[in-house]
Amino acid sequence: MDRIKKVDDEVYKILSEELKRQQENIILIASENYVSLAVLQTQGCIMTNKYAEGYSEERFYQGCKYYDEIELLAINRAKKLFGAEYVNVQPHSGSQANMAVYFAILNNNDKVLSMKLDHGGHLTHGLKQNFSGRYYRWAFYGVSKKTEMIDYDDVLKIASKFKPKLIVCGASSYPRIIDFEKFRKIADRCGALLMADIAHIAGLIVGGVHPDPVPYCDFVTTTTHKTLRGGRGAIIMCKKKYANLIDGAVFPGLQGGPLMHEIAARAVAFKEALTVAFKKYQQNIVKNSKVLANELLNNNIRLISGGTDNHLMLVDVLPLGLNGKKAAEILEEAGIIVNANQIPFDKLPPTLTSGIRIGTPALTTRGMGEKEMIDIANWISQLLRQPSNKKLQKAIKVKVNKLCARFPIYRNL
Ligand code: DSN
Repeated sequence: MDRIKKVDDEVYKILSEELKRQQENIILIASENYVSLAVLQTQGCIMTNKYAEGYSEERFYQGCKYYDEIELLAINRAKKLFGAEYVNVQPHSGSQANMAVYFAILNNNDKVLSMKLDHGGHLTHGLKQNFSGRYYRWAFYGVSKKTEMIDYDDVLKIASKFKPKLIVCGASSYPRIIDFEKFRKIADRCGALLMADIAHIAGLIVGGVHPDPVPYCDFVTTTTHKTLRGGRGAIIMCKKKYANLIDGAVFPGLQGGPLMHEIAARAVAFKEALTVAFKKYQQNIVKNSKVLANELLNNNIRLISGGTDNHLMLVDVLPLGLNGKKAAEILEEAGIIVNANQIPFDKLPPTLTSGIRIGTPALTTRGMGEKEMIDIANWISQLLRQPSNKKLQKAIKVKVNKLCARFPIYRNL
């Protein structure tokens, strides 16, 4: 960062502090990760200097030879990674990827079925205030009150009655396996198209530790920066017959110039994700998640659905006399970073919530394993049981700093 320091000391100072924050804290936000230095450097590459509106060999600007090469590389690697028939790598974000699928196949007021937000869904899956909730008519499925897992019979009942044009499966805070094959059967029974938003679990799918949606879904969207461990952005996968519709919805439908430096970084991340080491990394994420969850359960902490199958878990903090916001703030005092999250049937608003969401992708990238997960679960349990104990918060923060020092993130930035 020497050059940044020379040119802009203020930005340099902020970045240095943020680097320290990322190094010295235990990051348990389920949607965050640390990219490799190669991805980081590619994000700052010279491809930021050019417009490349359009697609390979159909650009609206001259001088795009190398941009075509990079984009094709990213596309071919993504195809190989997921076994997808067709991939568009241009969406700037997950929201835009979802929007592009909706714009490609739906008209205003068409009917869509998705998972309720407080049961694990996402803003772009029909929230009233989101573009999705404003343009289309939504019905929602959720988890069963008893098991806190998706009840596929109930999904079928709702789908048969509502007759949606599209069913959206996939979630941002669901700790269990999603059965895409069952969703396909439901979609076929009611004549709907099927889209999976796998933003959270894309890496797990590549690693073979979560079932694969690609054979069952017409469309699959994912961000690239969560378990997939690339830079921020998204891709859309689809059956070949939808390729033109999807491409047109992304450009010129929703976006102008693609962020080619980000697409270059996506290509690098996909190469990394094609390795055996990446598969092992995904297995370790799930292993760590299960160890952490079990240790929380040993401490009599209530987890939604009683545990986890994937990279995340949801803690119900109400029995501890807390709300999610307060719990997240207490943990942050000790250097443990989580986010407040609504839990199924939550009575508190999203600004307070009854839960916290905990995920293991970032710590697993740092190389932490079983022993560290057990320590962290015990620290979380102690902190949540003694919310006013400032001395405890300080003492655990010292332990957190020591632990983080043993697992450095970026050297020589
Ligand atoms: N905001 C993301 C998350 O934290 O899960 C989803 O897009």
